[in-house]
Amino acid sequence: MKRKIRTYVIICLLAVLSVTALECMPIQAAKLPSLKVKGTQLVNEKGKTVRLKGVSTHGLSWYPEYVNQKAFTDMKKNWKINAVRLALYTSEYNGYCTGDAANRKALEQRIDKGVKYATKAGLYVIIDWHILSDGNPRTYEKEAVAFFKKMASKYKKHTNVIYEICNEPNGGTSWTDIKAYAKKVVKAIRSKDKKAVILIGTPNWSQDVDIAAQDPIKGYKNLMYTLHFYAGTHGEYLRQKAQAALDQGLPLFVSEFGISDASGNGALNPTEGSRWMKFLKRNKISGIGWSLSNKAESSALIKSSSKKISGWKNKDLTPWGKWLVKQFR
Ligand code: IDC
Repeated sequence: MKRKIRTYVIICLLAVLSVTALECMPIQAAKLPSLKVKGTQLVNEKGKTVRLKGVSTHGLSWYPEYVNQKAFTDMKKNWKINAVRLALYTSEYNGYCTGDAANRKALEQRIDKGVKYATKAGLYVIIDWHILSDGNPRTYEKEAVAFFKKMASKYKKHTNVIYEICNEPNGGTSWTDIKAYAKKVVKAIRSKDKKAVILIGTPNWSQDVDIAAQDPIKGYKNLMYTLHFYAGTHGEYLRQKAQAALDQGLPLFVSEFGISDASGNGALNPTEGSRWMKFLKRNKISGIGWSLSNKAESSALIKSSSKKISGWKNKDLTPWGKWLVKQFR
Protein backbone atom coordinates (compact mmCIF):
# COMPACT_ATOMS: atom_id res chain seq x y z
CA MET A 1 0.00 0.00 0.00
CA LYS A 2 2.78 2.37 1.07
CA ARG A 3 4.61 1.70 -2.19
CA LYS A 4 1.49 2.44 -4.16
CA ILE A 5 1.11 5.80 -2.42
CA ARG A 6 4.76 6.62 -3.04
CA THR A 7 4.44 5.77 -6.75
CA TYR A 8 1.31 7.90 -6.92
CA VAL A 9 3.04 10.87 -5.27
CA ILE A 10 6.00 10.55 -7.64
CA ILE A 11 3.72 10.46 -10.68
CA CYS A 12 1.86 13.56 -9.46
CA LEU A 13 5.12 15.40 -8.87
CA LEU A 14 6.39 14.51 -12.32
CA ALA A 15 3.16 15.70 -13.88
CA VAL A 16 3.29 19.03 -12.06
CA LEU A 17 6.95 19.46 -13.00
CA SER A 18 6.40 18.77 -16.67
CA VAL A 19 3.42 21.15 -16.88
CA THR A 20 5.50 23.85 -15.21
CA ALA A 21 8.40 23.18 -17.56
CA LEU A 22 6.08 23.47 -20.56
CA GLU A 23 4.73 26.78 -19.34
CA CYS A 24 8.20 28.18 -18.75
CA MET A 25 9.49 27.17 -22.15
CA PRO A 26 10.08 30.08 -24.49
CA ILE A 27 7.51 30.34 -27.25
CA GLN A 28 8.81 28.35 -30.18
CA ALA A 29 9.00 29.96 -33.58
CA ALA A 30 5.74 29.21 -35.36
CA LYS A 31 5.20 25.81 -36.81
CA LEU A 32 3.07 27.42 -39.47
CA PRO A 33 4.42 26.90 -42.96
CA SER A 34 6.39 29.84 -44.25
CA LEU A 35 4.68 31.67 -47.08
CA LYS A 36 5.96 33.01 -50.34
CA VAL A 37 4.60 34.83 -53.33
CA LYS A 38 4.08 33.02 -56.60
CA GLY A 39 2.58 34.94 -59.48
CA THR A 40 -0.10 37.13 -57.92
CA GLN A 41 -0.70 34.71 -55.06
CA LEU A 42 0.44 33.71 -51.65
CA VAL A 43 1.50 30.06 -51.47
CA ASN A 44 2.89 27.67 -48.87
CA GLU A 45 6.15 25.69 -49.08
CA LYS A 46 4.51 23.15 -51.36
CA GLY A 47 3.33 25.82 -53.74
CA LYS A 48 -0.31 25.48 -52.68
CA THR A 49 -2.33 28.70 -52.67
CA VAL A 50 -2.97 30.13 -49.22
CA ARG A 51 -5.58 32.76 -48.44
CA LEU A 52 -5.20 34.58 -45.19
CA LYS A 53 -8.44 35.57 -43.49
CA GLY A 54 -8.55 37.51 -40.30
CA VAL A 55 -9.09 40.69 -38.38
CA SER A 56 -7.11 43.81 -37.64
CA THR A 57 -6.85 45.31 -34.22
CA HIS A 58 -7.88 48.95 -33.90
CA GLY A 59 -4.91 51.14 -32.91
CA LEU A 60 -2.69 49.39 -30.36
CA SER A 61 -2.67 52.60 -28.30
CA TRP A 62 -6.45 52.76 -28.18
CA TYR A 63 -7.50 49.16 -27.61
CA PRO A 64 -4.54 47.15 -26.29
CA GLU A 65 -6.84 44.93 -24.21
CA TYR A 66 -7.94 42.93 -27.25
CA VAL A 67 -4.41 41.67 -27.72
CA ASN A 68 -4.65 38.69 -25.40
CA GLN A 69 -4.04 34.96 -25.73
CA LYS A 70 -7.59 33.87 -25.19
CA ALA A 71 -8.97 36.28 -27.78
CA PHE A 72 -6.53 35.06 -30.43
CA THR A 73 -7.06 31.40 -29.62
CA ASP A 74 -10.84 31.84 -29.53
CA MET A 75 -10.93 33.66 -32.86
CA LYS A 76 -8.91 30.94 -34.51
CA LYS A 77 -11.13 28.22 -33.09
CA ASN A 78 -14.56 29.82 -33.29
CA TRP A 79 -14.29 32.32 -36.12
CA LYS A 80 -11.92 30.16 -38.21
CA ILE A 81 -9.50 32.97 -38.89
CA ASN A 82 -5.87 32.25 -39.72
CA ALA A 83 -4.35 35.73 -39.35
CA VAL A 84 -4.40 38.88 -37.23
CA ARG A 85 -3.07 42.33 -37.99
CA LEU A 86 -1.51 44.52 -35.32
CA ALA A 87 -2.18 48.17 -36.21
CA LEU A 88 0.61 50.36 -34.91
CA TYR A 89 -0.40 53.95 -35.63
CA THR A 90 2.61 56.13 -36.32
CA SER A 91 1.02 59.52 -35.79
CA GLU A 92 -2.45 59.55 -34.20
CA TYR A 93 -3.12 59.26 -30.47
CA ASN A 94 0.09 58.10 -28.76
CA GLY A 95 1.49 57.13 -32.12
CA TYR A 96 4.81 55.35 -32.36
CA CYS A 97 6.50 58.40 -33.90
CA THR A 98 4.67 61.16 -32.05
CA GLY A 99 4.68 59.79 -28.51
CA ASP A 100 7.64 59.61 -26.12
CA ALA A 101 10.16 56.82 -25.54
CA ALA A 102 8.04 55.16 -22.86
CA ASN A 103 5.12 55.05 -25.27
CA ARG A 104 7.31 53.50 -27.96
CA LYS A 105 8.47 50.87 -25.53
CA ALA A 106 4.90 50.08 -24.48
CA LEU A 107 3.87 49.73 -28.12
CA GLU A 108 6.77 47.42 -28.88
CA GLN A 109 5.78 45.28 -25.93
CA ARG A 110 2.25 45.08 -27.33
CA ILE A 111 3.63 43.94 -30.66
CA ASP A 112 5.74 41.39 -28.84
CA LYS A 113 2.72 40.04 -27.01
CA GLY A 114 0.67 40.07 -30.19
CA VAL A 115 3.28 38.02 -32.03
CA LYS A 116 3.61 35.64 -29.10
CA TYR A 117 -0.15 35.10 -28.78
CA ALA A 118 -0.61 34.71 -32.53
CA THR A 119 2.22 32.20 -32.66
CA LYS A 120 0.77 30.16 -29.85
CA ALA A 121 -2.69 30.32 -31.40
CA GLY A 122 -1.33 29.22 -34.79
CA LEU A 123 -2.07 32.45 -36.61
CA TYR A 124 -0.14 34.48 -39.12
CA VAL A 125 0.47 37.98 -37.80
CA ILE A 126 0.89 41.22 -39.70
CA ILE A 127 2.92 44.01 -38.12
CA ASP A 128 1.28 47.09 -39.61
CA TRP A 129 3.08 50.45 -39.67
CA HIS A 130 -0.18 52.37 -39.67
CA ILE A 131 0.50 55.69 -41.31
CA LEU A 132 -2.64 57.78 -41.74
CA SER A 133 -2.70 61.54 -41.02
CA ASP A 134 1.05 61.57 -41.67
CA GLY A 135 0.05 60.93 -45.31
CA ASN A 136 3.45 60.35 -46.88
CA PRO A 137 5.45 57.39 -45.51
CA ARG A 138 8.64 59.40 -45.99
CA THR A 139 7.52 61.65 -43.11
CA TYR A 140 8.83 59.02 -40.70
CA GLU A 141 11.12 57.09 -43.02
CA LYS A 142 14.09 57.05 -40.66
CA GLU A 143 11.92 55.74 -37.85
CA ALA A 144 10.38 53.11 -40.12
CA VAL A 145 13.77 51.81 -41.23
CA ALA A 146 14.95 51.48 -37.63
CA PHE A 147 11.66 49.93 -36.51
CA PHE A 148 11.52 47.27 -39.20
CA LYS A 149 15.17 46.40 -38.79
CA LYS A 150 14.48 45.77 -35.14
CA MET A 151 11.34 43.74 -35.84
CA ALA A 152 12.95 41.66 -38.59
CA SER A 153 15.89 40.89 -36.39
CA LYS A 154 13.61 39.87 -33.52
CA TYR A 155 11.20 37.77 -35.57
CA LYS A 156 13.36 36.36 -38.35
CA LYS A 157 12.75 32.81 -37.10
CA HIS A 158 8.99 33.29 -36.99
CA THR A 159 7.57 31.89 -40.20
CA ASN A 160 4.21 33.48 -39.35
CA VAL A 161 5.26 37.15 -39.24
CA ILE A 162 4.38 39.45 -42.14
CA TYR A 163 5.46 43.09 -42.41
CA GLU A 164 3.15 45.82 -43.68
CA ILE A 165 5.32 48.86 -44.17
CA CYS A 166 2.82 51.67 -44.76
CA ASN A 167 -0.89 51.35 -44.17
CA GLU A 168 -2.39 54.01 -46.44
CA PRO A 169 -0.31 56.66 -48.16
CA ASN A 170 -2.58 59.61 -48.91
CA GLY A 171 -2.66 63.37 -49.37
CA GLY A 172 -1.45 63.10 -52.95
CA THR A 173 1.63 61.01 -52.13
CA SER A 174 2.95 59.65 -55.42
CA TRP A 175 3.95 56.08 -56.22
CA THR A 176 7.45 57.42 -56.86
CA ASP A 177 7.64 58.54 -53.23
CA ILE A 178 6.17 55.32 -51.88
CA LYS A 179 8.50 53.27 -54.01
CA ALA A 180 11.56 55.17 -52.80
CA TYR A 181 10.42 54.64 -49.20
CA ALA A 182 9.59 50.97 -49.78
CA LYS A 183 13.00 50.26 -51.28
CA LYS A 184 14.70 51.52 -48.12
CA VAL A 185 12.43 49.65 -45.73
CA VAL A 186 12.47 46.42 -47.73
CA LYS A 187 16.27 46.59 -47.82
CA ALA A 188 16.33 47.04 -44.04
CA ILE A 189 14.05 44.04 -43.50
CA ARG A 190 15.98 41.89 -45.97
CA SER A 191 19.24 42.66 -44.18
CA LYS A 192 17.82 40.53 -41.34
CA ASP A 193 15.21 38.31 -42.93
CA LYS A 194 15.58 37.06 -46.47
CA LYS A 195 12.14 35.61 -46.91
CA ALA A 196 9.32 37.17 -44.90
CA VAL A 197 6.36 38.43 -46.90
CA ILE A 198 6.27 42.23 -47.06
CA LEU A 199 3.12 44.23 -47.86
CA ILE A 200 3.50 47.58 -49.54
CA GLY A 201 0.92 50.37 -49.44
CA THR A 202 -0.25 52.01 -52.65
CA PRO A 203 -1.23 55.61 -53.50
CA ASN A 204 -4.57 57.14 -52.55
CA TRP A 205 -5.33 55.20 -49.34
CA SER A 206 -4.02 51.93 -50.79
CA GLN A 207 -6.40 51.98 -53.73
CA ASP A 208 -4.27 52.85 -56.76
CA VAL A 209 -2.84 49.38 -57.20
CA ASP A 210 -3.08 49.83 -60.97
CA ILE A 211 -0.49 52.60 -60.74
CA ALA A 212 1.87 50.47 -58.65
CA ALA A 213 1.38 47.66 -61.17
CA GLN A 214 2.93 49.76 -63.91
CA ASP A 215 6.17 50.09 -62.02
CA PRO A 216 6.55 47.49 -59.26
CA ILE A 217 9.64 47.12 -57.07
CA LYS A 218 12.24 44.85 -58.65
CA GLY A 219 14.98 42.70 -57.23
CA TYR A 220 13.16 41.22 -54.23
CA LYS A 221 10.97 38.18 -53.71
CA ASN A 222 7.85 37.92 -51.60
CA LEU A 223 6.51 41.44 -51.97
CA MET A 224 2.79 42.11 -52.19
CA TYR A 225 0.84 45.31 -52.65
CA THR A 226 -2.11 46.36 -50.55
CA LEU A 227 -5.62 47.10 -51.68
CA HIS A 228 -8.06 48.54 -49.12
CA PHE A 229 -11.80 48.88 -49.56
CA TYR A 230 -14.86 49.89 -47.56
CA ALA A 231 -17.93 48.57 -49.38
CA GLY A 232 -20.11 51.49 -48.24
CA THR A 233 -17.91 53.76 -50.35
CA HIS A 234 -15.95 51.61 -52.81
CA GLY A 235 -17.48 49.40 -55.48
CA GLU A 236 -16.99 48.26 -59.03
CA TYR A 237 -14.59 51.00 -60.10
CA LEU A 238 -12.10 49.91 -57.43
CA ARG A 239 -12.48 46.26 -58.36
CA GLN A 240 -11.63 47.26 -61.92
CA LYS A 241 -8.44 48.90 -60.70
CA ALA A 242 -7.62 45.73 -58.79
CA GLN A 243 -8.34 43.61 -61.84
CA ALA A 244 -6.07 45.81 -63.95
CA ALA A 245 -3.28 45.34 -61.40
CA LEU A 246 -3.79 41.56 -61.31
CA ASP A 247 -3.79 41.45 -65.11
CA GLN A 248 -0.36 43.08 -65.00
CA GLY A 249 0.78 40.38 -62.55
CA LEU A 250 0.80 42.45 -59.36
CA PRO A 251 0.35 40.34 -56.19
CA LEU A 252 -2.44 41.91 -54.11
CA PHE A 253 -3.26 41.60 -50.42
CA VAL A 254 -6.32 43.18 -48.81
CA SER A 255 -4.83 44.04 -45.42
CA GLU A 256 -7.84 46.11 -44.41
CA PHE A 257 -11.48 46.18 -45.43
CA GLY A 258 -14.93 46.90 -44.14
CA ILE A 259 -18.49 47.20 -45.38
CA SER A 260 -19.20 50.53 -43.66
CA ASP A 261 -18.23 53.72 -45.43
CA ALA A 262 -14.60 54.79 -45.60
CA SER A 263 -14.91 56.88 -42.45
CA GLY A 264 -15.29 53.64 -40.51
CA ASN A 265 -18.86 54.58 -39.70
CA GLY A 266 -22.22 55.02 -41.43
CA ALA A 267 -24.54 52.42 -42.92
CA LEU A 268 -23.25 48.98 -43.89
CA ASN A 269 -23.47 47.81 -47.47
CA PRO A 270 -23.54 44.00 -47.31
CA THR A 271 -24.67 43.70 -50.94
CA GLU A 272 -21.53 45.42 -52.20
CA GLY A 273 -19.63 43.54 -49.51
CA SER A 274 -20.73 40.22 -51.02
CA ARG A 275 -19.53 41.33 -54.45
CA TRP A 276 -16.16 42.06 -52.89
CA MET A 277 -16.04 38.66 -51.19
CA LYS A 278 -16.69 36.95 -54.52
CA PHE A 279 -13.93 38.99 -56.11
CA LEU A 280 -11.45 38.04 -53.38
CA LYS A 281 -12.41 34.39 -53.54
CA ARG A 282 -12.19 34.23 -57.33
CA ASN A 283 -8.74 35.79 -57.32
CA LYS A 284 -7.59 33.97 -54.16
CA ILE A 285 -6.82 37.23 -52.37
CA SER A 286 -6.32 37.41 -48.62
CA GLY A 287 -8.56 39.73 -46.59
CA ILE A 288 -8.33 41.28 -43.13
CA GLY A 289 -11.41 42.97 -41.59
CA TRP A 290 -11.31 46.20 -39.59
CA SER A 291 -11.50 46.34 -36.49
CA LEU A 292 -11.29 44.24 -33.35
CA SER A 293 -12.71 46.79 -30.92
CA ASN A 294 -15.96 47.83 -29.28
CA LYS A 295 -15.77 51.44 -30.37
CA ALA A 296 -19.21 52.92 -31.05
CA GLU A 297 -18.79 52.93 -34.84
CA SER A 298 -20.15 50.59 -37.48
CA SER A 299 -16.72 49.22 -38.46
CA ALA A 300 -16.12 47.82 -34.96
CA LEU A 301 -16.66 44.07 -34.67
CA ILE A 302 -17.72 44.05 -31.01
CA LYS A 303 -20.79 45.85 -29.71
CA SER A 304 -19.93 48.84 -27.55
CA SER A 305 -22.18 47.38 -24.84
CA SER A 306 -20.02 44.24 -24.68
CA LYS A 307 -17.05 44.57 -22.38
CA LYS A 308 -15.72 41.10 -23.18
CA ILE A 309 -12.17 40.98 -24.50
CA SER A 310 -12.39 37.33 -25.60
CA GLY A 311 -14.93 34.51 -25.77
CA TRP A 312 -17.51 36.51 -27.70
CA LYS A 313 -20.87 35.01 -28.49
CA ASN A 314 -22.87 36.05 -31.50
CA LYS A 315 -24.81 38.48 -29.33
CA ASP A 316 -21.60 40.37 -28.52
CA LEU A 317 -21.00 41.12 -32.19
CA THR A 318 -22.17 44.13 -34.18
CA PRO A 319 -24.02 43.53 -37.48
CA TRP A 320 -20.64 43.88 -39.23
CA GLY A 321 -19.04 41.47 -36.78
CA LYS A 322 -21.75 38.88 -37.43
CA TRP A 323 -21.45 39.36 -41.18
CA LEU A 324 -17.67 39.00 -41.17
CA VAL A 325 -17.57 35.96 -38.91
CA LYS A 326 -20.11 34.28 -41.21
CA GLN A 327 -17.76 34.92 -44.15
CA PHE A 328 -14.83 33.34 -42.30
CA ARG A 329 -16.78 30.28 -41.35
C1 IDC B 1 -10.32 54.75 -38.12
C2 IDC B 1 -10.99 54.19 -36.90
C3 IDC B 1 -11.49 55.33 -36.02
C4 IDC B 1 -10.31 56.23 -35.66
C5 IDC B 1 -9.59 56.68 -36.92
C6 IDC B 1 -8.29 57.35 -36.48
O1 IDC B 1 -12.05 53.35 -37.28
O2 IDC B 1 -12.07 54.81 -34.84
O3 IDC B 1 -10.80 57.35 -34.97
O4 IDC B 1 -9.26 55.59 -37.74
O5 IDC B 1 -7.84 58.23 -37.35
C7 IDC B 1 -8.80 53.43 -42.80
C8 IDC B 1 -7.66 53.45 -41.87
C9 IDC B 1 -8.10 53.22 -40.44
C10 IDC B 1 -9.43 53.88 -40.17
C11 IDC B 1 -10.48 53.22 -41.05
C12 IDC B 1 -11.88 53.77 -40.86
O6 IDC B 1 -6.64 52.57 -42.22
O7 IDC B 1 -7.12 53.72 -39.59
O8 IDC B 1 -9.77 53.66 -38.83
N1 IDC B 1 -10.09 53.37 -42.45
O9 IDC B 1 -11.91 55.13 -41.17
N2 IDC B 1 -8.73 53.49 -44.11
C13 IDC B 1 -9.98 53.50 -44.61
C14 IDC B 1 -10.85 53.42 -43.56
